[in-house]
Amino acid sequence: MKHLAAYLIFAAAFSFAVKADDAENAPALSLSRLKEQGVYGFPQKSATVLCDQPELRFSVWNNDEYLFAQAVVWKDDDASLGKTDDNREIGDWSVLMLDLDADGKATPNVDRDYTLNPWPEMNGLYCQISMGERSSTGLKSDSHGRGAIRYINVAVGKQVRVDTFLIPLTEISRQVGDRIRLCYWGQSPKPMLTVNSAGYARDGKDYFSYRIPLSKYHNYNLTKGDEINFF
Ligand SMILES: [Ca+2]
Ligand SMILES: [Ca+2]
Repeated sequence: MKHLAAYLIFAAAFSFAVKADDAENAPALSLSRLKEQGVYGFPQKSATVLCDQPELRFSVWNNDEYLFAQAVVWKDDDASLGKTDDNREIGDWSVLMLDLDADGKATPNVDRDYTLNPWPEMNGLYCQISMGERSSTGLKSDSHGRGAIRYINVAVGKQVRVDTFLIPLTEISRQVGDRIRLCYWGQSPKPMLTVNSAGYARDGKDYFSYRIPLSKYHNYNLTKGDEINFF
């Protein structure tokens, strides 16, 4: 049954991705439906909304097998690449930061960050394990989770960026009943914007995910998830 649920999550995500690609001009989903229901199999109605701002909605859900998180970056409608300060190509990317023992501090070999599309040539989900304060392993591609940054048409000529992370609880050594702390950070070169779920700001300056103090992360209790209704 667990495997069936996981399969359905992936199947729903895949079918929606195909629809979005095929429907260049027709909306795949109305804005109101995206707000109400989420997309790519994410169970928005039974999820916990941790941030709900004009630039970003960040929601989390889990069952006894997966942590499932979705960020909607409402003002990012452009998938194209830009340039870093040192003239390297960079695309949209994001990080889901997990303080897994919920102590508000970096815990070596416990806390983890999951990154989506860290560089244009590195597409997909990567993991870094904490080695202490502001120190971590390199980006590893060995996660058994899934994740993607996608753009869904919500009106003719209008698309919205949606980042989705699906992380197995076994991979983060947590189970239903545990409390974790977490935070989402996302960046876009076009339009140029940086968002985070924790309300962190750096005096108008740009910032990377590691700038956000762990003390600002959200608490999240891993609960027994409701059944997902698929469309
Ligand atoms: Ca963008
Ligand atoms: Ca910690």
